[in-house]
Amino acid sequence: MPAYGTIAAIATPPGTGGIGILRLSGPRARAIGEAISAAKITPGKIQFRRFFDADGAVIDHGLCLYFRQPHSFSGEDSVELQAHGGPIVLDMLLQRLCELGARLARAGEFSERAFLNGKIDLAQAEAIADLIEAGSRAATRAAMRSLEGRFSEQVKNLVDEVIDLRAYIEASLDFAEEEIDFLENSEIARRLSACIQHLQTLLDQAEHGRTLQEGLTVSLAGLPNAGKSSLLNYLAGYEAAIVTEIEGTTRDVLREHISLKGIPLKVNDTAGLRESENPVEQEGIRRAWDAIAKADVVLYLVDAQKGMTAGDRRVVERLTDSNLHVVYSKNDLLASEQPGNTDALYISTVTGDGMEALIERITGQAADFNRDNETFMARRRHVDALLRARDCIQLAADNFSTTRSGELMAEDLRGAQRNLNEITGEFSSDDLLGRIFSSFCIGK
Ligand SMILES: Nc1nc2c(ncn2[C@@H]2O[C@H](COP(=O)(O)OP(=O)(O)OP(=O)(O)O)[C@@H](O)[C@H]2O)c(=O)[nH]1
Ligand SMILES: [Mg+2]
Repeated sequence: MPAYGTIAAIATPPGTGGIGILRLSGPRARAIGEAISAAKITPGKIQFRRFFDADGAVIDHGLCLYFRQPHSFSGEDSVELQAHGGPIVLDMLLQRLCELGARLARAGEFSERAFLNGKIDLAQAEAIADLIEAGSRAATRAAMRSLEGRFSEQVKNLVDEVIDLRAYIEASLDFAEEEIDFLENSEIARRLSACIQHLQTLLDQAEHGRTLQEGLTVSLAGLPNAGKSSLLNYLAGYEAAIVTEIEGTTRDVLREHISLKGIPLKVNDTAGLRESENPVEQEGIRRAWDAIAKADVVLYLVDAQKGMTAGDRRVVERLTDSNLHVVYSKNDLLASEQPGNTDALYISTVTGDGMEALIERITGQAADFNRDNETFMARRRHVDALLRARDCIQLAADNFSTTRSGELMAEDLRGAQRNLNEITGEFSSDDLLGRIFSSFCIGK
C-alpha cells in the first residue's frame, strides 16, 4: 500500500460539537491549507484564519496549525484546521480541501503513513486504535504503555537475544574443531532456555493485555434447558436470546457485550450440549464447543431440580482445561434448601436469587483485570506471533538435543525472529498492514 498524495479527513466524531477538526497530510498539505485560508501559514504557530469556498465566501473561521515534516504525527507535512463542529460546515470544508487537491483519507491512513515513515511501529499504531476504543481505565493505561513503546521494546529485546544466540551458534559451528565441541556447549543450552523463559513471560503479559483489549470472554455451557439463555438475558437486561421450555432452543452462539462492575465482558450463550441427529443442532453444538474452548471463564449450568446428572459429568470431564464454574439454575424451583459449603453457585433468573454471588464470581475472575502494573495492550495477533516464535525456539532446543544440527537450529531461530518482527511490523506483508489499518477510524 504505497502512501501517496495529500489526504484529508474530518478527525472529530460525526455529529455536532463545539469544535470540529480536519486534518491534511502529504506534500501539498501546506499549499492546500494556505489556499483555503487565503493566507500564509507558518509552522509551530497557532493561527486564526477564515476558511473560504471556491467563490471566496467564508465557510467558517477557526484555527490553523501547520506541522512541517518530519515533525508531525504522520511524518509528512500536515495541517490541522479547527473549525466549528457542525456536520454540514465540516463537510463543506472537507469538500473544499478536496477541490484544492486533497483526496479523502482511508480509514487509518494517517497512522499508516506514520508507520511507513518510521514515526511509530506497528504495535504502537495498534495501541492508538486500542486507546481510542478502550473500554475501561485499565485498558486505557495498558494501551498508553504500548503506545509509549513498552511492548515493542520488550519484543525488540527478545529479537536481539535471538539474533545473538543465532550468531553464537553460527560462530560455534564455524570454529568447532569437531562436532562434539558444539554439542557440549552448555552455553547454548543455557541461552536457549533463557530465551524460552523470556518469551513465556512476555507471552503471559501479552495474554493479559489481550484480555484487556478484548474484554473477558465468558461462555455459558450446559445441557439443553439448563437455563443458559435465561441467564444471558438476565445479565444483558433484555431478551437477547429466545427462551422456551423446548430442549435445543439455542443453535447459534449469541454474543452480548455486557459490563459488570466496570469490567467489559463478552458473554456467549451456546447450544445445549447433547447427542443430536439434527444437522443444524450438530453444527450449533460444534460451535458451542468452539466458544467454550476460547472462553476465559466457562459457567456450566446445571438444572438444580435434576442435579448433576451422568450427562453433565460427561461434559464436565471434557472441560478440565477450562476455567470452569458450576452454576445451579432454577433455584426457585428447588423444594429443599440448597446444600451449603460447596463451591457451586445457586441462581434463579426468576427471583434474581444468587445473582450477586454469581457476578462477584465472574468479576473475581478478572481480579487482576484492573491491576495497575506493567501490563501493556496486546492483540490476538501479537499473542499468536509470540506463540509461533516460542514454537520455533522450542524446535531449536529440540534440534539441539536430537538432530544436533546447528544449521537447523539457526533456521529455527530465524523463524522465531521473523515471527517476533511481525509484531512491530519490521517484517509484514501489505496484506497484513491493509487488514490492520482498515479497522482504524477515519481521520486517525
Ligand atoms: N423457574 C425457573 N425457570 C427457569 C429459570 N431459568 C430458566 N428457566 C426455564 O427453563 C427453560 C429453559 O430455559 P433456557 O434459558 O431456554 O435454557 P437453555 O439452557 O438456553 O436451553 P437450550 O437453548 O435449549 O440449550 C425455560 O422454560 C425457562 O423459562 C429459573 O431460574 N427459574
Ligand atoms: Mg438457550
